[in-house]
Amino acid sequence: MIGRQQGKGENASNVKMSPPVCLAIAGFDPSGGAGILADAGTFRAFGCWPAAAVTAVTVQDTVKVHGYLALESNLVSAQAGAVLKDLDVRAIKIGMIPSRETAMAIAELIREVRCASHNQLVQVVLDPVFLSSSGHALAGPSVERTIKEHLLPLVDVVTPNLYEAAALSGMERVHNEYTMVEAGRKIASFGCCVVVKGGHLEKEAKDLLVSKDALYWMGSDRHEGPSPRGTGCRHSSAIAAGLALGNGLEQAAEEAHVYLRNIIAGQKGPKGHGMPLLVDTSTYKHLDTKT
Ligand code: PXL
Repeated sequence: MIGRQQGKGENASNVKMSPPVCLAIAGFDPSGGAGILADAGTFRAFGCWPAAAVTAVTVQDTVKVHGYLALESNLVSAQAGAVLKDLDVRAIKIGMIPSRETAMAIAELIREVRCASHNQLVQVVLDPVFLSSSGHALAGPSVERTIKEHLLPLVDVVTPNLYEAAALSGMERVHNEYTMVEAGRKIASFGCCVVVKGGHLEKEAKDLLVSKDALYWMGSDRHEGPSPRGTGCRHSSAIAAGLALGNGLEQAAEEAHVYLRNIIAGQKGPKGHGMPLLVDTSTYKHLDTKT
């Protein structure tokens, strides 16, 4: 059974004082720009404890993805299951799903988590990763179908960008506020809340939260310049961390939006030969932010 048993000598107060555990089920990017390293950094920035189950090992740098190896789905389940049995996981963030088998294994894992009495409050956030930021396919069409049919009805929140929103809603194009609302509603009809990320809109970087009966817009000016790596990973992880801390979805989504805006506008990370890397200044307090 998945679901942590109460340990000896443990009481409610010391559990409350420790950082809430967030589990990323996602791919590994050796450059640290995206994937579980970006997820872990974000969880930590929000005061959460990062745990991770690797779905795929990618070979990539800041320029491009050279390839990837999908781990066997039972190895993914075993990693996540070990953490879920042992630690009091409050939120799960799902990122790169390289195969249909892994998508099915994750669906089974979430069903088990939902059934286990100790884990009723685990929040699940899905970042539907279809393409890398450099344009490399990280999941095939069968994964897209499986996500729609088997994962959207199970997760609490899904966080598509405009391209992913078009793929999940079956719409030809999502490119403005009207089509964001239409796509968001269509995706929400699968049974989850949706944060449609408008980072690729022409003028503004507006995000839209679509829940059962409400629309909630989060707006900010678009930041000009080359798009940084790992924004999607960090955004969904920030929402997961907010939920793990016990915040409501509107607050978690709003704080994630502001977090992303700040790190995109702020100091950049180490320079490679390709896309900029994001730096989380709250975890690099010793750096002079003016240089
Ligand atoms: O940003 C999407 C993404 C997710 N997960 C991994 C990635 C990428 C983009 O490159 O490498 C592992």
